[in-house]
Amino acid sequence: MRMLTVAAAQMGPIQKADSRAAVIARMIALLDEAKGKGADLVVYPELALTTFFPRWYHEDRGEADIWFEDAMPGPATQVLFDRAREHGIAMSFGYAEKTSDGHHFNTSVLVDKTGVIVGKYRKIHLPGHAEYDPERTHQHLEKRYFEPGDLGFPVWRTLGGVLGMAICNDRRWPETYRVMGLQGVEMVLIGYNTPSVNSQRGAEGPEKRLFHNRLSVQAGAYQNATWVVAVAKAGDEDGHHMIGGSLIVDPNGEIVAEAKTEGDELLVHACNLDETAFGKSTIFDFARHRRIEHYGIITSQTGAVPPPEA
Ligand code: CDV
Repeated sequence: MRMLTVAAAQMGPIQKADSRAAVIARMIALLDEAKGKGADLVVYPELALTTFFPRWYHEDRGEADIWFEDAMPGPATQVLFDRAREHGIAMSFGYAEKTSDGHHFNTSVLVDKTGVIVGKYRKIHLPGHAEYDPERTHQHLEKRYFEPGDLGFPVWRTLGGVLGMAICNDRRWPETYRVMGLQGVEMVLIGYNTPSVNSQRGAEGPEKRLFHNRLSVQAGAYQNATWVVAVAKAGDEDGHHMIGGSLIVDPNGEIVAEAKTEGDELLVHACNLDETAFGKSTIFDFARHRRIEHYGIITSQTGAVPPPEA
């Protein structure tokens, strides 16, 4: 059996005024707890180092650079890398990345047990808008602050299995999982920040948001016979509430662990990566059952084009 004990490290709210050092101290506390519980891998949320800043409008785009890291590890995060290496624990977390040539991405990294970054993913499905939108109950300016990821959906052979990453809104898109599924992914790591209310539909509140979270993650796991670890940043950030509901889902699509709070909370599960084999060799044996001659529209077209009305 190929066992990988994973810890989903849900984080409670991070206020605008909280320092990187204070946040990283919380991440280290979760790492220490994970060590005590035998974890091989700790997964933190999207944009784990800061508040979910895309809700704040900076007219001058350059001012938003305060939320970005231009090195990873950098001066603030080195202690986290050091502690993970001392514990011999791998980790994955999200952060805002500014590259040396001035590009901005919503990024996550996968760090192995020796503290080496083995994988990097840049969020592809950026939600929201680029300009201030007075019609919304709150802003979601990811399209203002980030460029769409340019690395595709890679997977890595590490920790005894095949691992991939996705970020928040990506989890709602079947293409995300399928592209990794076609590379044999056995565990997908996902961080998210999901406002409890749809900014364009006030009636869509936390229950519906939690339902969509489970629905997307469970479907992605089942249809690709993979483990999925989905980790929230939750609770009230400066008056803006986000759902919790972090999940670990098995390759049957069943939830094996789910967060109960909206605070810093660790979910630990020993995942047998060999459990992915049954689905991958039967109903979702892609090589035998996929009919790519009928799928061309998926990569040749973005928007839906209904037939003309009679
Ligand atoms: N951070 C996100 O990508 N949030 C989106 C919201 C805007 C719907 C999400 O998919 O949860």
